[in-house]
Amino acid sequence: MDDATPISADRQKFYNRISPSSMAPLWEVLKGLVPEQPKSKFAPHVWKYADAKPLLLEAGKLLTAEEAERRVLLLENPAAPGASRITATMFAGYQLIMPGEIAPAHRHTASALRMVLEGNGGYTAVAGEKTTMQRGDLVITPSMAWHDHGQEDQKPCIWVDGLDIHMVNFHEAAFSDHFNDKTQMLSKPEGHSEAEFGTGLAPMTHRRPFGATSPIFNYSYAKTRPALMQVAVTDAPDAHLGNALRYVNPQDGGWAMPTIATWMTYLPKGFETRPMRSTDGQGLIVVEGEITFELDGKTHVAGESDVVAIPSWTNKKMRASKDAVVFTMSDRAAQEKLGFYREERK
Ligand code: 1HN
Repeated sequence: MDDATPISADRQKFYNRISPSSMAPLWEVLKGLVPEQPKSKFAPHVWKYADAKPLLLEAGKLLTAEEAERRVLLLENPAAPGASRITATMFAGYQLIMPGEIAPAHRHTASALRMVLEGNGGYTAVAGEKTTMQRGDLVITPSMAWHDHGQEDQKPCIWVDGLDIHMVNFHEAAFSDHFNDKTQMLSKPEGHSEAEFGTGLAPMTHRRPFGATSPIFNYSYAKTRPALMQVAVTDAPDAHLGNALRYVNPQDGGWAMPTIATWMTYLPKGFETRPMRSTDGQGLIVVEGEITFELDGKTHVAGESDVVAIPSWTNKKMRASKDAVVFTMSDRAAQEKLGFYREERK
């Protein structure tokens, strides 16, 4: 029914009568339930690292990583403060580990990724194996895998967390527990999973140690960056995406994580993408350079280590004001599996 149509007295009386039976008329809410096209409750937004870093370091003096369990300044979409998310489904935050600190081992249903900003030799341990983190590395913690973080070096270690926690909680499917020690036992030397799965080879006996998630848990920037640059030598950038490569699960060729799609884009200086929109909610992290975004007609500038939220069905365009590399995380992986991902390229 039209929102503007007043509800007649006899209808309202009927609604009041069915309400105690825990029923309601669909025709009064149908339009809101079935919109003609996505209309996000979230706003495009840029979080500047120059603002975040001093606040994060201040938080570093306020409490220890152990006290906090995870010392994260979570990013709130300004259109939905208190929702602990940057888009409808994506959690993102800046996390800090100070020298000598440990963020204790725990595990949960939600999958997490880290895009490393200032690695400085910090590490994450996942399921018995450590990985040292460098700027631009994509580190993954699969659903229900034990994970702890630490920094044995003398400088702060900072990264952006991305989690599918709101997708898990929407389904009311979340579990978590704490390890009975600060750190988990290490059962494999660093580099084991990279050797086993990250070189184009795989064990003869098929195993899926992390189920639907990639068994590679550090996609290092030392490999990603040269790959992007090498491909760009020969291939012209895609008109809408630029030179983009996606992180792949070597066991099935799909996205590295079952719920969150991840890719890295190189945009040569001056390159401007054609406008497009898509139903996935995206979080972007600028790894190198600077990008001017046009999001639903408004200009936003993002530089190194800034985070950009692009909600569903936002008209988007990117232009590299300097040679730029940008990481994207989005709920596209989940939407594709559920069969409703859609995009429009103009
Ligand atoms: C979490 O476990 C981490 O393990 C980071 O580093 C951020 C945000 C919400 C819930 C759990 C981590 C998180 C989180």
